[in-house]
Amino acid sequence: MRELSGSDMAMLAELERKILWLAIWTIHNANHLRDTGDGLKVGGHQASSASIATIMSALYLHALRPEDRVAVKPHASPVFHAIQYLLGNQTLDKLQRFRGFGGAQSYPSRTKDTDDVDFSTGSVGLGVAQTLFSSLAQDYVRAHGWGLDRPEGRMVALIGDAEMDEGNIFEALLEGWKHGLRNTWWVVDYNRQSLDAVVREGLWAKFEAMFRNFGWDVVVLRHGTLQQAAFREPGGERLRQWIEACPNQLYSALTFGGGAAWRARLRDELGDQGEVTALLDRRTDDELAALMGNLGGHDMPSLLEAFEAAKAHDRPVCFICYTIKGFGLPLAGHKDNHAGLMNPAQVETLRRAMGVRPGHEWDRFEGLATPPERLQAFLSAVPFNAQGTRRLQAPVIPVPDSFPVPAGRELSTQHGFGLLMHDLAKGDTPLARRIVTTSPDVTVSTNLGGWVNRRGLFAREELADVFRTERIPSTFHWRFSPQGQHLELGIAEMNLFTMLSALGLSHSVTGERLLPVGTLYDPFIERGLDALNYACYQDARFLLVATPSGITLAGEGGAHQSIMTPLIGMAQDGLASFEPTYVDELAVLLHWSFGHMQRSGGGKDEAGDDAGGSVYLRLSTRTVAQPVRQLGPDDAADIVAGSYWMRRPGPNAEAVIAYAGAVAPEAVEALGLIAEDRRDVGLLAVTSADRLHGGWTASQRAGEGRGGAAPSHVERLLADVPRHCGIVTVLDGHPATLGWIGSVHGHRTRALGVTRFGQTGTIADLYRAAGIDAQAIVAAAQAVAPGRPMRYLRAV
Ligand SMILES: Cc1ncc(C[n+]2csc(CCOP(=O)(O)OP(=O)(O)O)c2C)c(N)n1
Ligand SMILES: [Mg+2]
Repeated sequence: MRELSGSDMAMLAELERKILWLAIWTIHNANHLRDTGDGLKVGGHQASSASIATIMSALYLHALRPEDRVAVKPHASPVFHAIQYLLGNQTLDKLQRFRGFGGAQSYPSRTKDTDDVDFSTGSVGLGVAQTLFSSLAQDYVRAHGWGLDRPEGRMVALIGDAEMDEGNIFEALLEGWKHGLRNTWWVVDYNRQSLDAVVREGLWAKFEAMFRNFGWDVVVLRHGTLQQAAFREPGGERLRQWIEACPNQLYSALTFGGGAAWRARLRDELGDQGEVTALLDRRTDDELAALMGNLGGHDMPSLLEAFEAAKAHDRPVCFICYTIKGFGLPLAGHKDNHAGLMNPAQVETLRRAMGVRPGHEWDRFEGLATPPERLQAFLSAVPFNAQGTRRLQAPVIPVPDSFPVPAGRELSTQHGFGLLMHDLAKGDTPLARRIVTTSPDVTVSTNLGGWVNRRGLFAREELADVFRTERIPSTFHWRFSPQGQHLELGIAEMNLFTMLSALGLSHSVTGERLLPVGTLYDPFIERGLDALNYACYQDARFLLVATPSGITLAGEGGAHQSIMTPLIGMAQDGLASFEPTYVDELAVLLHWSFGHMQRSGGGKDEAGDDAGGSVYLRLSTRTVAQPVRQLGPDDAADIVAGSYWMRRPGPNAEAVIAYAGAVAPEAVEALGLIAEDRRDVGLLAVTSADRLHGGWTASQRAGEGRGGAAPSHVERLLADVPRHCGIVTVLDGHPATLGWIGSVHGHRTRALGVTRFGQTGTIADLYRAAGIDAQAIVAAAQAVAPGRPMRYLRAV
């Protein structure tokens, strides 16, 4: 690391002030110059930004290296953008449009911002855990011998102290410990304020103990150099004791009050104690305020020293940096400052204090004493920025032309998935080598056992399977090694999704592509949903295999039966969702998924998905008879587009049954029952309500007002279905998933599905109770396709 001379330190201090000014001005500009009255003012950016500006300046302008990756706490976004602006990576235009459409984002976004955001943040806690899992992903990549020509990066999270309330952080800590976490820094902006309040006394002692317990180094930066010097003066020790005993609320309130308030209070509390009184009296009010505000997190020398010391090893480090929310601003310390905004007069005062002339607010070096050439030279030499944009790319891993369909007359999709993965595991293809599987304690029960037997579990150090060495027969080999390709996680589903997020960004973060496949029980998607959403939001690429699903799980009961997940799959951006029935469909989809996960370059495909993205396969444990057929390329394309005719309706069709997933046998049975009383009945297999709907909406949008667009897949499929024909849709999930199909061409539709919690029972019991059995389908067909009574409809 470059040495900093005295003049460098002076420049760093100047630039730090400039960063704070630019951040404050950016927010002020967004709120006051373009006040739209639409809620733009809500935000809490100014006080949060001021709290962390010194820490971020120390990191970005000195301590970080190009290979390091950072998650910035959400409300520090203006500071991040200001730093990137100084470094030449952010445009003035985007800063001026901060919080506006197309402008710099309110919370750092990998996909929307253009200034090299490493990890998106916004939903607190998630970016923090992302750094931990990214470090594990980096270990995985390097243990496999990839990317060794690049320096190892450090994963850094800048955290608000109240962020630590989020449970996913603790779940991640546990997992990090199990996997021997390294190269991770969490820097806590310990301003003892959250959004509403001042944080509880003594909380950090608990956190500190916990971090140490998990094998982290904890570095507490409590007092800055000014305070440390004062403590060495006569009476200084007494002052230190007072500061350390001062409750958070009071410290905040006195900070807000300023130098005179400090003096009055300190005199009051410390009494006339000679030495300490003299210590206070030697300082003006302003100097006293500066002294009391000189906490570790606002003290550049302390920060630089702490970061430098931590660079000497790769242990995970938690830095607890004492700060004051709103430091250096009139909002400093006030408990209501989170949503507080400086009024124009206050900004004007700050502008003058910063030496910024009106009209020169955006000038990079305005008001700084050091000549611009020297400041520019300093910035040009900043290590973090030395290699320009730091986002990496990785070549596409070739995917074979197709996957062979596993043999078996009766199979479930879950079983088929296991067989397909096992088949992949057997071949030493580039694809198989880059796949990494992970599961939250449901590896075997989601049928990944065959894959894991072949490819092994990952750990940085060998660990034998004791059952095997003790010669106790077991179906599964639980052998850990650095070559293993399965990451076994504890049950916490948040960790699964954050891990997928980290593995799924490896191409961009480490320059080495991984193809992550995660499995879990479908209902527990809801447990990790925010992390799943987060992973998609930042365009991580992974395959999610969720099984078992729905009430089809029968005997396990309502707590394990998913209902709403098909709607999650439809609504989740960045995630193409499928629910196949047959294993040949699954083979097509799995094959397509490995391509889709790797595609990039903008644009949408016909189903309205971005050219590439992640994939969610909702699978089932229900064994169904497999069709005897050979799928051709057109069939495969239909399966990927979301639907095909299992039985094409005749020209005079009166009823169509559209089904998805495990209820196919009921749909087929109902078709037979209806066929005697309604003409030309059709059977539509829906493999992806998500893609079908997405394609339809995209085509509508493209066509509206422009004389129509090419019809979408579902429009083409239903084009020849007579208008008087009724449609019954059915799936083991929420009926709204398919109910929209009637709107495509205006067919009368009855949507069957599950709307109430399930319970234990047989599949037949539960389908009957939920109204998705063959009889329910017949009854619905009777309702939407009126005619003579269906003879096979039983009276209930
Ligand atoms: C999951 C989630 N819940 C709530 C919020 C709203 N929120 C944003 S910041 C914040 C608390 C800020 O406190 P802290 O983390 O200490 O940050 P500071 O501004 O003090 O640095 C809250 C509740 C959020 N962004 N994400
Ligand atoms: Mg805080």
